[in-house]
Amino acid sequence: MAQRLALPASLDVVIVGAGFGGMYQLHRLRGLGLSARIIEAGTGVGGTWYWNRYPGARCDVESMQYSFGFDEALQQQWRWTERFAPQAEILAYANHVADRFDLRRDIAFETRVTSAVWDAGRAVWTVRTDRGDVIEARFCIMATGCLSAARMPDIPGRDAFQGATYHTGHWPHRKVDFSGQRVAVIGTGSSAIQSIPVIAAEAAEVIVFQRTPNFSVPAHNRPIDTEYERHWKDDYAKKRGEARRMRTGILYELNDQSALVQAEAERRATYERRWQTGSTQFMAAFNDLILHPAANETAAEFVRDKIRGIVKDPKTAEALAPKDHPIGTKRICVDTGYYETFNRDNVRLVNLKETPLDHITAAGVVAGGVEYPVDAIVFATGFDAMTGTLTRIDIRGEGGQSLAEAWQDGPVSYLGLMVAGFPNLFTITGPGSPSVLSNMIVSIEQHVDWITDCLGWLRQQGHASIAAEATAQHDWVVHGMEVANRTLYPQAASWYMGANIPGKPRVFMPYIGGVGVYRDRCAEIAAAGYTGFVTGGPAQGAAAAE
Ligand code: FAD
Ligand code: N01
Repeated sequence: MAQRLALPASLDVVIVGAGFGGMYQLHRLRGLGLSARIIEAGTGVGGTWYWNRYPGARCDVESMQYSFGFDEALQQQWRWTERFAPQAEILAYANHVADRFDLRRDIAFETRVTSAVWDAGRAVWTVRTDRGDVIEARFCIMATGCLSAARMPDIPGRDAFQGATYHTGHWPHRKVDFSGQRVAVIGTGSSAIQSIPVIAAEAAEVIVFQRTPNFSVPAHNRPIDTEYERHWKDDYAKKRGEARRMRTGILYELNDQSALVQAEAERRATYERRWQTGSTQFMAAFNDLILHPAANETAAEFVRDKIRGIVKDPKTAEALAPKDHPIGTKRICVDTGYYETFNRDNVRLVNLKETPLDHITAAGVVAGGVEYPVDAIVFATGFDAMTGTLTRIDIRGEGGQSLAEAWQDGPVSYLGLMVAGFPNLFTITGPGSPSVLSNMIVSIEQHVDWITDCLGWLRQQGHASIAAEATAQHDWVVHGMEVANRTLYPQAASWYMGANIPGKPRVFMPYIGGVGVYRDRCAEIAAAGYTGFVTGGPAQGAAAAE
């Protein structure tokens, strides 16, 4: 194994995380001439695509869009092979980006940041790692990911199980061979919905333990043909520009019409066409699906009918058909043959609503008093989303206050970029920004560009520090809640609301105002001299930039 990069004692910027966010941030900071290093817990780049190697893992935003747009040569030269690239190809792309922009020489792998403490007097962050590094940096940029703190549920007896256990978000770096095995899958979110059909094709038996069903629409994944590739590449920059104006940062067909104005047959035809197209654009069939309960119900019932039509056993079909939340208010899933998989002889569903999961034994999973013996358990149980990776680091800002304390009633931020009381600390796609409600690469690029411009401006103005003002943060949080409350999103017990983590405050975490609107707001604030931010005196930190 290559030797780990030695980290200097002082830097302009420490970036935490070498996913798409951290990599692009490093690239941009080099352009500013700032000294920067990435600290990354994994052994390689790619973040999400480094950790989530479970069978069937792939993106559900089309690869031509789920990719960097900042470099024309990169986007012209890279060739995706499938409409929705598999994990291995996205990881190869991340590695290509790292090599192409020579990023590795500034990344310390296999190193976890454990704490970051602000020294107000000197305007520096002291960053510590699990390898004993102590680094002073003027700025700390958290590119730690919204979905990178994998969550293992506290099911009694979990450690007693004698077979193999896996978490989808922390999958081994080798092929896991399930052939001949009896496999339990716990969870039915996106990760489970992608992996179950692939595991079922290999394993002797798959038992799916479902607490809450999710809505899923087909991917209709396919190889990319030259015509489609040309359609994008002929005017890539223009298309990327259009995508950045969309509410989700994804370019797809919109319909500025209510679901309630069409007659039943016409509406179903609209949904059918979207279903046949596949992917998350299903939710753009009408303009009020996330706003109006009756409109939403038409889409939800359409999908439930699809499930009833696909799954042969009526009881299983009904159990798979979600009724507890409006469609789209939990992240809609995109699958390849998920519902069809329940027609296989070797797959069965255990409905935990009827027979709750009791505990795990040495031999298997017990639900409703029945033991299901298995050889392996796959935990597809999700993440401590949006805040988990940040609160796992002991981050201390002004007055020694920890970020975990500042967020004890739910995350607060100004624009999802900075938190009041934590100067010179930026969060890429932090809570309070569109982040997980968007094409994440679009949102990552926008945040990185904004942060880079901000650091350039601070240098130009001779400021040592910048911090969000408490009042501006308050107003942003209130605005975010107001916009969220106009939608159906807060009705779902989703990870967007923190509802998947026992004890986590129920707050809608991302900003739902839309990518285009949000970008304009961020740009206006910067153009007006960073309104809502307060700056501090002349640079005097450890590695003050030129
Ligand atoms: P990440 O890729 O999560 O990278 C964060 C990195 O920070 C990780 O490598 C982690 O090891 C590191 N890190 C965290 N804490 C520390 C620490 N304390 N010390 C050192 N290192 C640390 N989004 C879409 O827009 N479209 C999709 O189709 C899509 N598909 C997805 C599929 C899956 C299975 C998952 C889980 C997520 C998906 N996402 C998708 C969201 C995805 O997370 C983002 O698109 C994007 O990859 C996030 O990049 P990032 O750099 O912000 O964070
Ligand atoms: O996680 P999840 P995920 N007993 O939180 C269940 C992105 N992503 O990894 O709903 C029994 O959605 C839990 O049940 P319930 C995407 O943004 C994208 O699947 O709490 N069950 C739920 O069913 C996605 O939204 C892709 O009742 C338990 C499941 O585990 C996000 O990542 C692919 C349990 C967790 O579902 C997270 O998806 C993969 C318990 N104790 C991920 N604890 C794409 O396709 C939890 N569950 C692009």
